[in-house]
Amino acid sequence: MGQVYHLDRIAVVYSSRDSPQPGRAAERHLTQMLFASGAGLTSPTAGIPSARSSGGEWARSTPRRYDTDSSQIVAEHQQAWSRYWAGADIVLLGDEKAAKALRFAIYHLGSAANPHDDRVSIGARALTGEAYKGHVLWDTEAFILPFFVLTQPSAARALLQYRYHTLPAARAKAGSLGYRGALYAWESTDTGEEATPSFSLTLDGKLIPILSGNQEHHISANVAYAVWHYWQITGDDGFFRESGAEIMLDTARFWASRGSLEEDGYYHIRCVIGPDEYHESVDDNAYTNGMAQWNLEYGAQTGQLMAERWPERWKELTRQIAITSDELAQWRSLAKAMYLGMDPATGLIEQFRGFYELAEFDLSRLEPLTTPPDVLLGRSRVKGAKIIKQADVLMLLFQQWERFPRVVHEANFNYYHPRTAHGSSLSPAIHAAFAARLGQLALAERYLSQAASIDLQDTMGNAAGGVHIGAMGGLWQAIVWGFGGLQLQPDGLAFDPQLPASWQQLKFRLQWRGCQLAVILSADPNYLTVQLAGEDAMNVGLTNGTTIRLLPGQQAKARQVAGCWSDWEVRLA
Ligand code: IFM
Repeated sequence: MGQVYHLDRIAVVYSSRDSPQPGRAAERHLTQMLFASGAGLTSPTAGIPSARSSGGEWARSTPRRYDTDSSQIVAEHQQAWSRYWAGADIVLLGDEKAAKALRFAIYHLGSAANPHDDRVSIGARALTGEAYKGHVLWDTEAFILPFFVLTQPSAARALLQYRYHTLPAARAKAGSLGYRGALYAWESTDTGEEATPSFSLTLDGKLIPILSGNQEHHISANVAYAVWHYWQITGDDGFFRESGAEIMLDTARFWASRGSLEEDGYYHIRCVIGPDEYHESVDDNAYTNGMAQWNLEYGAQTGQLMAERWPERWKELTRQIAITSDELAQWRSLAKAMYLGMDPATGLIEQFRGFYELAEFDLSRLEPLTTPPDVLLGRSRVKGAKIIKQADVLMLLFQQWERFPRVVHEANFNYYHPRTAHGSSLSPAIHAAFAARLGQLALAERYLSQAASIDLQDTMGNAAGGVHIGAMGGLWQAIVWGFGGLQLQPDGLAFDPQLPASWQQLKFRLQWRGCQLAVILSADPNYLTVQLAGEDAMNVGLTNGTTIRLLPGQQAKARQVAGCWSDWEVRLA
């Protein structure tokens, strides 16, 4: 009684990348740490192999002395978190529930990525649970990566390098199915080989085949899209030249072999699964075709750009993967011929061939939807109905916003959102972002609240499998791209803010090519204040307003009255 006992628990982690016998190497490392600190041991364990570095920063060969005073380690830990929060935090005043969910998401996102290890990526539940067994899906590139690109580019780079290291497996997968180029695994692990299970057990005990590993091919375009946007936003030429370009080219090459130019003059991609996984083996899925079209165009652009800017590397690449200028021209013409299923009169895009012929189903009949409709109604009924699992056409339009006019955004949102069941956690945040961009703010708030509840209220009933890290990335996108109205410009960033009147303030920070931009928005009155730190100037613009060249250390403010933005008022921060 009366004495204070201090217990430290030390964990040492080795993987098979660090040593052929990771268990023994960890034991040896731990023993050396304790021995070095004189913590009561007489000799290091004999015969235990030493750690073999695999080249990553994560591999450790020199045990750090274990200090019985851990305050230094705790202080370093706190500093690292403070630095992280300073760049990534979002302040949202006026919606406490969303604010809490956002910070919960930012905490988990920061914990999930490792900027020091480019051989790993983020599994669908990060490291917080066993659902999806740690497998990496499109969640990383399409939902999570934008957060890292704009707040912690070193983590984004490491995540993309993981895809570069797994390119050989993607080439092998394409080859094994009779295609050219690179087809990334739908579920990927350390080697990048396909890890999607072939069967799964339903809640009522039936064994059902999982076709995603064979048919969900949009993943290749998701990786390419992420590479291009990382490069545009960070200006990291080294990454693009040495790794990214190869991904762009080999994924474009895959799409050129995946479809066929048919008698009607269109390029068709048949037998796929789009993001709406309730409908399998479909032809001309809008999301897949639209993303493939983008990939073909930007693959061709990559070739041209490499030849102009980095002719030496281009020469090396053309030798290595035998690309010719004829192949680039072929990609451009296939992109032009891509079938998109858009009605020119209304702008409505058919989700896949035959979607309009499916049965209508009023999803409001199932409200409140606490069990996915494929479980409630049965898989075959859902397959025969216009019931969509998650944003599909809308995901395409969200990611390629600037390529489509407003009438297309509106027509498709109004048609598809009532038919979407949000059977995937990835869906509500994208709907929130979409609705916010269209100014449909009541709906945007409803979807934001749905996205914010997934983990904190376990509304999908599967939180025990781990947090839905993709949905968390989506939540961040809903705020920054949706309500904040972020748009990428060739020489900076622009905003089209759409804030609910009840939000007093929304504040976030973004990184763009080494510049740090603080963005502060308020709803009523509508103000946008931007403040720049770093070495370089950048452009900041407003849709329906003007663009300013902001210098480091400057702050600029604009006010919106009756839908029109005032000129910027500039002062030193
Ligand atoms: O990647 C998603 C997929 O789009 C829908 N089912 C869940 C997966 C993992 O989050």
